[in-house]
Amino acid sequence: MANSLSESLFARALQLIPGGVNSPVRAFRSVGGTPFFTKAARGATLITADDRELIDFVCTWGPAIHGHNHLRIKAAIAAALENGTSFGTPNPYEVEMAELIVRFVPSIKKVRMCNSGTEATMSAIRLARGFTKRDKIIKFAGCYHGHSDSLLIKAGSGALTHGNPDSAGVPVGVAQDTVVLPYNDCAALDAGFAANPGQIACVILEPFCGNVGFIMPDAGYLAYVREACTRHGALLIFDEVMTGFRIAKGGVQEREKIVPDLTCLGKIIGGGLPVGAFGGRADIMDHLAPLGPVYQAGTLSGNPLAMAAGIAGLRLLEEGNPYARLDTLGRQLRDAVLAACRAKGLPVQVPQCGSMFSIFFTATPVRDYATALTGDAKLFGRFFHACLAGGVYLAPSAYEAGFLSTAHEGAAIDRACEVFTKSIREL
Ligand code: HOZ
Repeated sequence: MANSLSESLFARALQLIPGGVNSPVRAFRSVGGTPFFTKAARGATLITADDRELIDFVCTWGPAIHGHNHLRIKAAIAAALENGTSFGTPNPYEVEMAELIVRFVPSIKKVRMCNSGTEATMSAIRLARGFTKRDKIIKFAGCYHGHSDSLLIKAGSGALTHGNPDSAGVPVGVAQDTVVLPYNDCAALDAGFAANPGQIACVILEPFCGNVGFIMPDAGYLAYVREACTRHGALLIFDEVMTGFRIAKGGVQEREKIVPDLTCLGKIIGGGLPVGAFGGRADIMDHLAPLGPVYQAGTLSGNPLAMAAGIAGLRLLEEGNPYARLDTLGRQLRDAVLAACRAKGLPVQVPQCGSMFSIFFTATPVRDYATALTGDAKLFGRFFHACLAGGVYLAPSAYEAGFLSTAHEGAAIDRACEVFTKSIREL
């Protein structure tokens, strides 16, 4: 049988692009098979190079909360494009974006735009170190904060999926300044601070983890982390690259009523174009160049096309307030998976909040990296392929979150529930 277009594109890609992909999470290595190529995307649907239509629960790894190619976002990009693609000077969109972010996320008094979530977390950590004049940081096993050196230790996402949570190439001298602790463990946090007195610049975490699958904190955990940081003079950094504008308009911090010192953002604020941002207390942010001694920069930071797309996306969230609706859709999916697994006698955990969810095939409640690893990744791979055959695309990894968009309403969710149910029945 002739190769599909995706297979021949992948064969060509393998010759020139390491692993055939420009980001490891796109490879199918942990679930097996060949990744499909996408030639277009609309609403809740991806259209593959071979003209298959797939209901998409990856949503470009988070940004597409309004679905793909939303008309308002497209129009905003087109209007901005009329005036140019990049100026290398301040532009009016940046001011509007900053005003929107500060309005949506009240802990952010000042904000700096950059080009990716990786840049946001890397820069926030440098800023925390410069502000506190301390070197060490605390991160949590399974939390993934992009691919800068000091954060690629016990990392989640593709690093975990492909078996390299401690990436090669990170100097020992860098790694020793990163203290890694289990998430959801207050005693471990106390011990981490006690073992490094007066040395911890910041604690960085995904307040709801989205890169080791989706995991939520125990009641009171985030408040405990906040209080411990204050007590030890360390800054609290929330990485809300995934959860910002998604779990609530103001992110997890709004939902859980926690005020971090700094927040990292990305994904949704770019409306599907490359973007990142970090912001927080004004006295901390004013340590950034050109006001202060902490250097951070970017040729394309605040890019007018990305800003225009992001502004349109944020305005849609403000007008539509879709959060209750998204949660209803998320519950519908979760309940379908739970019911199908119950009928088959298959142990499963389906953490879900709003438009984020995960499916772990395990009897153990999943609350950290260690319990996430109890999930049956081989079984997940079979489930993934059964869903794909049925026209539903989940992230090709047992350790990634699923995302919903407002475009999933109605038929797409009903169809996905049917496919989940059938796939589980046939496992
Ligand atoms: N945080 C995303 C996946 N967990 C990033 C996507 C990527 O690495 O390409």
